[in-house]
Amino acid sequence: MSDQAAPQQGTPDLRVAVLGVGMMGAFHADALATRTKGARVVVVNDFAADRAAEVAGRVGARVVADPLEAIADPEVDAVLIATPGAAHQEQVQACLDAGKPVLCEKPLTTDVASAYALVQAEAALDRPLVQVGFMRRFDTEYVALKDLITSGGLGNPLLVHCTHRNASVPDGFDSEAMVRDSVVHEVDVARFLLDEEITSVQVLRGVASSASPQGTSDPMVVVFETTSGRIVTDEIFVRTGVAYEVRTEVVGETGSAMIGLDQNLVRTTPDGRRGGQVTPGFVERFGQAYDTELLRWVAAARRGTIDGPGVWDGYAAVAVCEAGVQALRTGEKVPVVLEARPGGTSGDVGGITAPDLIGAEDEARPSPSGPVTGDRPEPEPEPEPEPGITAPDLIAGQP
Ligand code: ISE
Repeated sequence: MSDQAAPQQGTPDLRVAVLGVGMMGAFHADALATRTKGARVVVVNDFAADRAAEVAGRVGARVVADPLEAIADPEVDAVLIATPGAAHQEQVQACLDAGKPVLCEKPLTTDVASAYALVQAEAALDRPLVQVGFMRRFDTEYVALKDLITSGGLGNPLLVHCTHRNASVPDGFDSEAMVRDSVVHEVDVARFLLDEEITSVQVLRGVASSASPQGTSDPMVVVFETTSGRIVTDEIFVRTGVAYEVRTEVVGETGSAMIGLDQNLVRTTPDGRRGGQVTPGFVERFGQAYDTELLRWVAAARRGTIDGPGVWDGYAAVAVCEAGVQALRTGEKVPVVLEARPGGTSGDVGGITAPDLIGAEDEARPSPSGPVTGDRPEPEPEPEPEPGITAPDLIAGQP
């Protein structure tokens, strides 16, 4: 493989090892084998031998039973990791040790210290190798929203409102999983769109749906603050029984914009209705994003590098979710404290787009380029709100 040269016609295909072929890994393996130009799956690994054999047979690859051997395999140029999060640190580190580009599904790791260890390990190399699978950054609607913000089309972006609803989730998907596995996407979306770090997290547990298992709060509203003081809200509701609804609205000083309205094909039907189809799940909603993510990663990996959210983005997301879990447990607003970002670390935030749109710097607010911690001046206490309509009023039979 040539180092920084763009892939040429005739350059050998990228030979990929796919580690973990559960739902996402198998999806990626199929995508690499059937619709990703310039790539071949040569090795498949999974702790379930029969599953590995089935996917390997389908994509024309070999099974290698040990994940570290799969990474070190001399026929492997790059690695796609879709194993459970607890395995990620060792596997990503092995890719760094071998100098092989890696696309790692979220989470980067399952704790902040190990995620930061990977940040430091990559920083010691001469080029970024770790890409994290935040696929929404490749979705055409998110890209359009980001372009609108950075072009100044909304003026200064003030608020971001996110909605994240799944029809259903696997058993055992509790409130903590809702934060670590689902809200993690809005963590990355907020950082991507606003181009600044999240500094605090608060989790509001409201009335739980009757579909919520004992002890789980579904839905919840998560509130983030960012370095410059912007507010991001995220409704997370994973047992709606309806469909996959992921919407994001950015409210700026001179307008607002929303994506995720499923405004594709609107049709009329003989029963006199008009409407479209809401995507049933994330693979359908983000199919284009996954494909673009893979295409760009493959093209970059053929040059020995990455093209997308990097190790710093993965680390920041782990840190915000960790604070989110603390917020869930304590009911408090929990600050996010990030370690120093080593120079040259891969990741998009730290750029200069959104903060440029802030007019004259507000004296009371820390500078966006200031230390990345949750230490913000405490706001003045708000007056008590007037009593309003409360949920029990809405329950049938109540006066
Ligand atoms: C799942 O793991 C994903 O990554 C999906 O994108 C997300 O919508 C879902 O809530 C998660 O469980």
